Amino acid sequence: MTSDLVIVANRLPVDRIELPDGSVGWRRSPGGLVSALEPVMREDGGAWVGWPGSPDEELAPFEHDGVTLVPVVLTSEDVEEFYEGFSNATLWPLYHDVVAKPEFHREWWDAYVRVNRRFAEAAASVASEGARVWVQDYQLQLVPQMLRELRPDLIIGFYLHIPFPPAELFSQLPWRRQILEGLLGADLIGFQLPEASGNFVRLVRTRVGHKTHRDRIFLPDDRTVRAAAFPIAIDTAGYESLARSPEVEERVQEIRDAAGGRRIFLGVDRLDYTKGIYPRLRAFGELVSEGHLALEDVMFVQVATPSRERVGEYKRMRDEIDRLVGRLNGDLGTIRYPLISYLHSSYPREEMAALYRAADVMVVTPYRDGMNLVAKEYVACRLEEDGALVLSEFAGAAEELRQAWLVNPYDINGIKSALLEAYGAEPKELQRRMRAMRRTVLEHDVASWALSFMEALASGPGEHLKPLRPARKK
Ligand code: GDG
Repeated sequence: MTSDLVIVANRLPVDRIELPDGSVGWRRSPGGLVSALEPVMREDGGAWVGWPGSPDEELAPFEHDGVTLVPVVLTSEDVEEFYEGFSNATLWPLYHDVVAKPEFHREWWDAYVRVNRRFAEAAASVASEGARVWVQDYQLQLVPQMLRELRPDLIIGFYLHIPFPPAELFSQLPWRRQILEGLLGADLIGFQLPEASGNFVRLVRTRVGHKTHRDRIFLPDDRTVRAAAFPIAIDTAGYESLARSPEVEERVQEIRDAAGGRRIFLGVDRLDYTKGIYPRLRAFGELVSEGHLALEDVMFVQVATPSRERVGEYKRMRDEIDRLVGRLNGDLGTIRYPLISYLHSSYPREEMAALYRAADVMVVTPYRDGMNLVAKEYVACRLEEDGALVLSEFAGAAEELRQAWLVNPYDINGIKSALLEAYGAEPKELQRRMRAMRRTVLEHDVASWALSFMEALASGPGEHLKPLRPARKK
C-alpha cells in the first residue's frame, strides 16, 4: 500500500500505551501538528513516517485512526548520536543564537547522515507515484535531497519549526554546505518568519552559489525552489472549547482557591535553556524582594515539562533553575505563601487550559524561539478578553502578538518593568490588547497554516509542480 500524502517527522504521532489486557496499544499524541495534519491525512489516505520513541524497536507499518504509520528504527547509538547529539546538542543551540555552545563531533554528523537516509528510504517506500511528501524539522534536513535522488517524481515540502540562523552563526557548522544542499532537495521550504527564509536564501546564494530572486532559488538542473514564511498557529477553536468546558471551569476555581486569592503569574515551557525561565524568575523574585510586589498578593506558577534529560546542557540548566527556585522560596517564601510553585512534570491539556484561564499574567521570555505556541494558547483561552501577556521580542509569536508587553529577555530590569505594568494594567487596557490578540489567533489557526503550505506546495514554482500529481519523469 502506498500513499498520496506522506508526512516525515522525527516522531510518530502516537504514544505507546498499555491496554487493560496488558497488550500494547497506541494513542494519538497531544500536539498541534498532529491535530492539524490528521484530518488532511485521513482524507488523503495519508502515511506518517517516524520513530516510535524507544530505541531498538523494530515494528512493521500499521494503521491507526485511518493513517498508515511507518516506524523507523533508531538504535541506542542513533538516539545518542543523531537525536541527543547532532540534533539537540549541535543544531538546536546553533539555530537558537548559540544560547548554549554547540558541540561539533564528526561521529554525530555520520549518525545524522545515516539516520536521515533511513527516513528517506522509508518515505520512498511508502509514497505513491507523484505523491506529496512533507518533511518536518531540523532533525531531517538531509531527507529532501536524499528522497529526491531516490524518487524524482515526488513533490517535496520541508518545514523548519525552529529559527534559521544568520550566516555568521550558520557558517560555524562544518557541514553547512551539505545541510543547505539537503534542504534544496525540496520544492518548497517553509520557515516560521521571513527573516529565517531570508537568511536561508542569502546563504544559498553566497555559500552554494545558486542564483536567487526574492524567495526563489534557481538550481542548475532547471528546478526552482521556493523558500518562504508560513508562521505556525494553534487549534484555536479546540483550545477555546476546552477552556469553556465545565471540567476546566471547575479546575480553574480549584487553582484560584489554592492560590488563596493571590494573583497568578504563569510560565509554561519545556525545560529548555532557550526558553528564558531563569531571567523571568529572577525578575519576579527581585520585584518581591524589593517590595514592588507583596508576597501576600502574588505567586508564580512555573510548569517546566521534562525534556531531553540526558543532554548535558539540559542537566546543567535544570540544576541552575532548581537552585534559583530553592533560593527564592527559601529567602522570600513563608509557610502560608511559598513564592514559586515549580512543577517539573507534564500535564494533560485540560490542566494547561485551566492554568491559562487562572493566570493573570502569562510570562513567555525565550532568548530565541521559532514561534512559541504557549503564548498563542494563552490568548486562545482568555475567553473574557482579560489577562496580560508578557512576551519576548525574540519569539516568533512577537511578530503577530504586537499587543503583548514585549520584552528583551536579556534585560532583567526591562522584564521587571513589563511585569509590573502588566500586573497593574487597567481592565480596559487589558481588554484592548487581548481583544486584538484574540483576533489574530482566531484568524490564523493551524488548519489554515497547514492548508496554505499544502496549497503553495501544489502550485509551486517548479515546472514539474504544475499538476498536483504529475506522472513520474523518465
Ligand atoms: C517547537 C519550537 C514552535 C508544554 N508542556 C506541556 C504541554 N506543553 C505544550 C504546550 C505547547 C507545546 O507543548 C510547546 O510548544 P512551543 O511552541 O511553546 O515550544 P517547542 O516545544 O520548543 O516547539 C517552537 C513549535 O515547535 C511549533 O512549530 O512554536 O518555537 O521551538 O503546545 O502547550 N502540553 C501538555 N502538557 C504539558 O505539560 N499537554
